[in-house]
Amino acid sequence: MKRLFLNFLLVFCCSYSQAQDLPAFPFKLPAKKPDRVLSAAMNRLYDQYMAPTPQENELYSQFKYTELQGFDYHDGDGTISRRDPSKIIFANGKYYVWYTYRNTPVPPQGPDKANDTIPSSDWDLSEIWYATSLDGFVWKEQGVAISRPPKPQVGWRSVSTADILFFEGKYYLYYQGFMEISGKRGDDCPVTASYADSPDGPWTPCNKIVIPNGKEGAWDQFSIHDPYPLIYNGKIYLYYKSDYNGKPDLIRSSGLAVADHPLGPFKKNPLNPVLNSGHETTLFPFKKGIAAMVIRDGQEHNTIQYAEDGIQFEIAAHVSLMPNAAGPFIADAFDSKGNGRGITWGLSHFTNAGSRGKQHSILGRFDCDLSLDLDDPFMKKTGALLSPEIHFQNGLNKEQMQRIKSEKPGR
Ligand code: AAL
Repeated sequence: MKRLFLNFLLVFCCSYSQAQDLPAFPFKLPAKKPDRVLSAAMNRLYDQYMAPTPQENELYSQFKYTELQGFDYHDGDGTISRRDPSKIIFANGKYYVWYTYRNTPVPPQGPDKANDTIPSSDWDLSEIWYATSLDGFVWKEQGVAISRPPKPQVGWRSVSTADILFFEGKYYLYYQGFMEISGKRGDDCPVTASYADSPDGPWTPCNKIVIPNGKEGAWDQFSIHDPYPLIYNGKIYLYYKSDYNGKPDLIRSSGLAVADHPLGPFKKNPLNPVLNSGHETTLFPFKKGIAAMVIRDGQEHNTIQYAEDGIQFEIAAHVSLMPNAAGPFIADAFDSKGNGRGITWGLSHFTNAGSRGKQHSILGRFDCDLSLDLDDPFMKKTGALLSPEIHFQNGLNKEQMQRIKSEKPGR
């Protein structure tokens, strides 16, 4: 024990005296990691990120938002909702997006009041609709892509949260197929798919579960959400999210399932979950690997992560005001050839659009610079300021205020 302590003292004293002799860290930030002893923070600055400043970090960006034109929300009374946009593709000279569309007599009423026409949640009793646009700002709603099939087929209760794949001349839509009212136990469902020769359909349901829930006791035993396919190394890499750990401390993480053919069989990666945080899935080919936007939930929310093999993700940037459920336009989603170029815009959703009792979601556009082909210095600034009103809106609740006021001053 005494020897151990003496050894520790020796190492500590040596590195301390070494550090004492070090010249000061230079005023001009070295572009490359300097060959000298560094603090943990400065080591990380050079080792963890693609560049030591956010301005040069290709995976750092601000997010700017624009309202969309072309969608009607029935005066925001909560009966119409659009949410969870897919990634955006360009086909037939226009942009295409798919999304969850709910048009119900009343806004969501919770699982206990739900019935054949009353929705439990914002994505209950929904269909998958699509819209097209020439510029990404003005959209023309085209109508239904996938309607609910008859009971007992997968998705009879609701079809939601779609994403698109183009593979060998055919289009594939993957989506959540609810066979029970969402919220009864949890938000439980598997993933199914439909295919078509054109993005305008008609869509043929494959009538089967494509990504099944995990076995009893597995992290993804109850829900497979947000299916998100990309082509990577010639295979279909489908990322998905699951809720686990049980209420009230629900954890959301993402897993990966890989297949040679769009309708499977999909093999789940044994290391799943491959992202420990986040909510809806948003990923894109980047350089040789895959980048992921990790939003809202978990220890690592508000980060952009990168995995050169699409599996072992590391934090590449810390960001703020991220788009929720982002569906980016990814020109090379299915054809990146190990040279992913990144993204500059997409659609996302705002789930708190309606006032109390009028709950619904709306779609909006986000812009960013997470692209190797764009260099927009406005997107690379840090510290986006929000108005005082927004901060005060995020105020203490009654309980917290009471607790604080009942505390003895000075303690
Ligand atoms: C989301 C997604 C999935 C969930 C619900 C609708 O935004 O993660 O789609 O099931 O909420």
